[in-house]
Amino acid sequence: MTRLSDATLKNVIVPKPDYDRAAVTDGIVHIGVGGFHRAHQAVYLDDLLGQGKAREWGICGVGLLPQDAKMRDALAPQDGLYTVVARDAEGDQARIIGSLTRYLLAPDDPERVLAALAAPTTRLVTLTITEGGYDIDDPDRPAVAFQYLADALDRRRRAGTGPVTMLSCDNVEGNGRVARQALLAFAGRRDPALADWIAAHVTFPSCMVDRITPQTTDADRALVRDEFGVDDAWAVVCEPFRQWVIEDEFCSGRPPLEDAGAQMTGDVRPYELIKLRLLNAGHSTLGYLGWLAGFRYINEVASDPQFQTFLRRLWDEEVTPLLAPVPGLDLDVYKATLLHRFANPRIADQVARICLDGSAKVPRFLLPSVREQLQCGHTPHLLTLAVAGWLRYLSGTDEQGRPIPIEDPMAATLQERARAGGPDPRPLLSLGNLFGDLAESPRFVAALQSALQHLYSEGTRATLAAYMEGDKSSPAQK
Ligand code: CS2
Repeated sequence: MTRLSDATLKNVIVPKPDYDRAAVTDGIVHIGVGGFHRAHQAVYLDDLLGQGKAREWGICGVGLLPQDAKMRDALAPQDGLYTVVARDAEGDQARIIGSLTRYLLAPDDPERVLAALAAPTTRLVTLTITEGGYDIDDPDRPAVAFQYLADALDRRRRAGTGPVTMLSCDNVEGNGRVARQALLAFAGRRDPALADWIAAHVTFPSCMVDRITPQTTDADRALVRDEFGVDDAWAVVCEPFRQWVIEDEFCSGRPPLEDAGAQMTGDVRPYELIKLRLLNAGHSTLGYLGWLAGFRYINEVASDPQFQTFLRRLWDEEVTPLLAPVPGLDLDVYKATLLHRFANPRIADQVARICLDGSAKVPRFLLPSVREQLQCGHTPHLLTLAVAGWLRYLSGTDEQGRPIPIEDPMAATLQERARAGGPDPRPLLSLGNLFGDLAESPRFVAALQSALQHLYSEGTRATLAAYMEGDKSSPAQK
């Protein structure tokens, strides 16, 4: 079997690009080419190319970090081609994606990356730089992406090349607005005139993105080789479901994404809130508490009756009442579908993947609902227990005394504080701006303290049981 590439594509038997890849030009530069981008945006573009459209909207992928060299080394010999396998109980669907026309690693050659971003042919810049990537003052997460963006936009401004649309595809509420604020602040420090130009010319649509994409494992590579006969160094395995809802504010043209199933809208906010606060928050809930209970795969946690009931109640009682209705979207169906997606045994989504980078995810996925419930006069005990699960997890030792590997740019500080506090959440509550105003809410602090104490003294299973006894959600209220 020979390695996947343009030259060997003819031997591949799964669906593959039948368009002329050589004729595709890069209209998009994407920063942050991980599994998610390759299972989501790149697939939409590949669909369009397959329909004979969007030839000027190929994707130039960019990796900013030295560790992205692995992606470069996987994709370069494959001419940017890779396999996506959508898996569920119905079976496996593999296809080869051809929309990624080249891949640039910034540390190899920063100038090439700047040139790509500043090229007149580039009209759309898309980002998956993680939830924590938009804080330009966080010493734990250097804002490299914004450096490149500001430099490139300055070149465009000076050369009269014209603006690009900046489309954030991260799981952040108001991701377009947040990207805009970050970039304007960053550029403004360098040159106020640049910030003014960006504010006047560049648009930042928000969008909601969705497709569950676990980390690729060696077993996945073997599957692609054995089941589909493709030798691919970095295939992507994901669920069949995908969704993309995008605000239609593109200042420099756009591919006809609606022809590939994306939904263009005037206001993405209700969609993104539903997704972040049900799906992503649900993931975090199953993730931290699930890890503590000994699970390593999300489908196993989601299939456990106790966890299922807990999550369903957390969603129904504490999240759903906060969500604005979306015409044509039935939240009961949405939640049932989510549970089904979480329980998909064929993608083996890792609990470890869900748990990583909690310092960026928990404040965005769980805490907003907590805050709004408190503002309505309710104490959301189930959400608070999910947050307590994260704090218990951060101690770095599970209920059996085994070490928990914590992946987070703030891992050292988080673990130190979690250990210092033990069942007392206050050392973590007072850490930076992690909890914001919630750190000052007596009701929240008391509820969190009681949840965390419960987890430490009784363990996860017994705590879940106590929280679900009777009608009341808090053991303190029994
Ligand atoms: C997950 C997301 O990282 C997480 O915590 O919730 O990666 C999730 O799988 C995607 O947003 C699904 O679209």
